[in-house]
Amino acid sequence: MSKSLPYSMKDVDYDNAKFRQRSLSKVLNQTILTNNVKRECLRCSTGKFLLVIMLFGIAYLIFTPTRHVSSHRADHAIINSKDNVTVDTSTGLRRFFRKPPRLPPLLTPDEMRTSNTSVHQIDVDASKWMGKQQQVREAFIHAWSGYKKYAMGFDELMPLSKRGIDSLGGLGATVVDALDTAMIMGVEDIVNEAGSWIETHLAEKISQKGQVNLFETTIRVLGGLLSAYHLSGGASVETTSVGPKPIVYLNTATMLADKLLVAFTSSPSPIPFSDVILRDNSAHAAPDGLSSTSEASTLQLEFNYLSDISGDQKYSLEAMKVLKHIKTLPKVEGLVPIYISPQTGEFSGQNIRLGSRGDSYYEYLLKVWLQQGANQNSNLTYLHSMYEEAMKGVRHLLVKKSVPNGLVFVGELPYGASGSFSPKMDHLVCFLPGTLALGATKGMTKSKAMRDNLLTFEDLENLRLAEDLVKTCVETYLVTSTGLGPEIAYFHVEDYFEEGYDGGNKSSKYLNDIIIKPADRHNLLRPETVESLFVLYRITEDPKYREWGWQIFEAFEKYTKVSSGGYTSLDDVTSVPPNRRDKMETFFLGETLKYLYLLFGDTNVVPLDKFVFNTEAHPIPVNGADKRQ
Ligand code: DMJ
Repeated sequence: MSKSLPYSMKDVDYDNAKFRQRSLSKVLNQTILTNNVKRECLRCSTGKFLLVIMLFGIAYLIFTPTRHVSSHRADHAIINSKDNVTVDTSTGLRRFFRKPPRLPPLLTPDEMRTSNTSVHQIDVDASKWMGKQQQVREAFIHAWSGYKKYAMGFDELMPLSKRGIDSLGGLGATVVDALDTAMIMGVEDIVNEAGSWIETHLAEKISQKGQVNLFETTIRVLGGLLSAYHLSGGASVETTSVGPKPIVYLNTATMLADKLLVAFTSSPSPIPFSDVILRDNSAHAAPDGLSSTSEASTLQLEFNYLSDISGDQKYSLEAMKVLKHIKTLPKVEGLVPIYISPQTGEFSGQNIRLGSRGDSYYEYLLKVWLQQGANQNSNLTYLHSMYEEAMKGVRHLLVKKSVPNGLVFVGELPYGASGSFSPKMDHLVCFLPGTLALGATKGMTKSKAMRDNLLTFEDLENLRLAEDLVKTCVETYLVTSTGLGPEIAYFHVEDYFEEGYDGGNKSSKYLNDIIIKPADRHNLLRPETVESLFVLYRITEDPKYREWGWQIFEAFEKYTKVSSGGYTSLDDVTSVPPNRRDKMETFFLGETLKYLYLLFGDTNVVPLDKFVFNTEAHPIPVNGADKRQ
């Protein structure tokens, strides 16, 4: 293992049976009383000395009267069923042979006070977070109200100019992206409005609209419909009373997927074309002839689930061809270039990063495997192996620490493994801590996974990296004057620093570690950091992740809320007041507010071991929960 690695074995404290505390009797059995050792012991004078000490110890236990740690405990030492207090007069000898009563431990008045306080504290905490969760719900209602007023049916709201814009092909992307968030939050009016709009308008738009991007349409629109199908009741007879019947969502999803399939079937390789012309049933490559690696490999959760619920395997078959094919391509320690050609099926260029065009390739390797129930024997284990190899590659080639304060970050290799390292990290990379944590415990809590001895060395390394990285993501927010993160941050390392590009918050410890260049200072209301906070909170149960999430939410409220309705992107997070950008991205409703809401709420809602979130935060049940037989 290379010395320069920040993630070396010595840093990891892990639970292994070998290092667990053993009981005194086991220790005695296995050491002093083992025959050979005993013989050796008695032969030497130290051994004899130890034996004498041991005999004294036993005699002390037998012949000394009972002593209690606290007088309160002594008073209540044995209380019989009639509430008579009996004094413990047993001699040491009787006590020595008596079995201890199986009573719950008694508490001192002090302990009782603290224990009551902690029960009380739990209640106070729960209601504190419930209150915050309600504020997120209010924010969602405010975002929707602006969209509904000025942009209903358009892809996105321009909240400052108070109009709509079709920036994603015109399928009403905000409606579909927001729908399952409204379902999870229980905002019935919005479920009704969004649901009726889908029922009335979406099918017509799907048949008549022109060019859409395969990836964006799959993760936002198809993903949103599929999740709405499940959350509104799916195939079960009991459906929610609000909004259209689940079959409406399924039929619309099927119609859309039938159109999108042409991107796969018309490509000369297993890599789909990036764009589809809906009304023509045709597809083509992007102008440079290339597809983004992340785009081609971030379709499978959705197409697999559609096959499960429709009973038609063609969706899954086409989408899975991509991953099966990528499996055969050469990689750099599991890492892949960010472009791939649908013409040849080969990667193009050497640029490796986990930011734009690379990110969700790694996310779906894990999640598609998890979708099948994280089965070690399934025919998808190759995805888990690819994921593990890639994460090892990340730790080896892309993870470094900043100067002077050692923030752990993930950089880029723009010229491949033999080229120089760039200490640049897109906000998009902040999905990674959540994915790493999810991959480590497969969605269960860390404490349960540790208790059941389920974590491998790799898992522990990944979990540790997840915790370090999410802190870095949060620090890119806290270092700015607005408390909101930039689109891209650079990190000060030994051979790279640029003066004068700090985030503006002079009280941040990391002012000199994080560099924010003028062109990278915008904030698009992106979800990745709060997404990882949500996953890390669910897995580690550490309340600091909620506290950080709340700070971020407050900054969104302060700087991005538009009083007439909606929230807006910003031009520059380092200056106050920040210039506003006039765009509310669909993922603010689909992802950012959903993850914040779930972060502050009951951990049983959308549990991570029963659902995988697609890359646009639409939950899909694992293991074909409502599969057609
Ligand atoms: C979303 O559309 C998805 O999360 C995607 O994977 C990356 N970009 C945006 C959010 O930032």
